Amino acid sequence: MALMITRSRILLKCTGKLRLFSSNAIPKSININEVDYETNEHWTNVTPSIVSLTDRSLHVHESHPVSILREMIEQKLNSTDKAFNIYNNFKPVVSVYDNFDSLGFPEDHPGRSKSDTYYVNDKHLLRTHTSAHEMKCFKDIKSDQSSSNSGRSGFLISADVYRRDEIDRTHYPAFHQMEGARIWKREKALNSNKEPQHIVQLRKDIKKLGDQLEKEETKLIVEDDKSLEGNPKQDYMTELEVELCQQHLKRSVELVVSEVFNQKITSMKNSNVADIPKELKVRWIKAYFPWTAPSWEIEVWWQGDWLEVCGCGLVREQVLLNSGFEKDSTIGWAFGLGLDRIAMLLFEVPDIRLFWTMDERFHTQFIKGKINPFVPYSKYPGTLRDVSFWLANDDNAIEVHENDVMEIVRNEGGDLVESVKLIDEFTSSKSGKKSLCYRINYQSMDRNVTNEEINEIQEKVRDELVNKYNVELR
Ligand code: FA5
Ligand code: MG
Repeated sequence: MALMITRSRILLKCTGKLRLFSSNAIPKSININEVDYETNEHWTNVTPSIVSLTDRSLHVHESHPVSILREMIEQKLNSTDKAFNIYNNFKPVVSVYDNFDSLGFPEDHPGRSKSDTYYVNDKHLLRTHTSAHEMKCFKDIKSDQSSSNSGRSGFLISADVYRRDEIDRTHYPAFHQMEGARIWKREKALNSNKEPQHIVQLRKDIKKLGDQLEKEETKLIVEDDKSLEGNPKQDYMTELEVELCQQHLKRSVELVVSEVFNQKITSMKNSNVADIPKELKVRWIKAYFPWTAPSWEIEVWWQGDWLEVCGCGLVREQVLLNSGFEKDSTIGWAFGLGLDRIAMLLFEVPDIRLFWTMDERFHTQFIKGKINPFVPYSKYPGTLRDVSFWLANDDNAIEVHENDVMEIVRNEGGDLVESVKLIDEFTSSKSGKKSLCYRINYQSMDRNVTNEEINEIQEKVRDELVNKYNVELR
């Protein structure tokens, strides 16, 4: 559904004082991308292992799968009318205002919580989505308009984004998104026989997209219940504007999906793969985002599963006003597309962590502009370790979120952690205490691990659970 509502599993109601950095006190300041940020005892929860990802910029490494995909999409969307300004160098630390407030996130939105988001301090965080830069880029369009430097009417922003999350093959605390947006300046009709200029323009723009979609070899089959029930339009837009803007948005996203998956199909044909899809199915689903209305998500049917690819909608007027546009002057749409999962599928990369590996055997396999399947260089065996513990239920209890457990494991084990799963959970009828057991699979992508090193990591994980959350190990 909507943004960042991950499983909010609070393992224990907080009865004691929250004490997040009890064992390893946080430093006074943290340096990220050459800027020093003062930390804040109550808010700082970024860890060294996360900070170390913030200067990788994988999405601009020419021969990295995420970058190859990004360029493919940029080229396609700019192929008709070059409407989009392109931004690929925004740094990951943004203000709480840009990430949440400017977009109208309510104060109690779960995405704001420390269990879902990496905070640098009370005012800064690692962006959780590329929408954090929408306002800045809308402002750029606005200032181009004002300087009558006709400029472009849209933008594409690609960047790394960060979320505290579970650990498995498709989840990593950092991934990549591309934000896209397009706007039209509204014009009042001069006489009632003639449609206003922006309506004429929208119709032309939609036609161009339709023509491009027609050219694709494997056509999209689109499932779209267009009713706006429970997904209302904004008052300031007319029904016709909503209809056309929505069509332009959906055809633009469909063009991206069509381009990407058709290229994949072509590459499969070239390498004589047996099961080549004969059709491409996508479906539009109603969604909710605080800064768009109405809103949707698109999913693509690929090898037996619906893959969630993108969230989008018509930009709320408040965001445009925040960006300096005059009231009633502008309409438009925005989307946010996840790049990693599509890249995994295009390049047949089985584990999202591989994108972050430093191993040359991964990176030398790909070249700019080309889709080819990843050839695994080896698979090293995994090593399982369980950790079971009782949660305190007395005055010493500390609130524990599942993501906190994940964070401890990730911090100690880094990329050796392949997955962490809750395998057992029960409450003792005698003591009323809750017991949890997590199974950790330690597995390197590049080498064999030794029992000694895993035992050492596991010991630290156990210690940290006790130090930070007062659990009683079993
Ligand atoms: C957003 O992040 C919104 N900012 C998208 C948006 C932009 C809506 C503009 C409206 C207007 P969401 O959390 O659903 O939405 O993420 C967008 C996409 O990012 C998803 O469709 C998915 O493809 C990808 N994504 C989300 N979480 C992950 C994850 N943990 N790992 C990999 N990809 C993810
Ligand atoms: Mg979503």
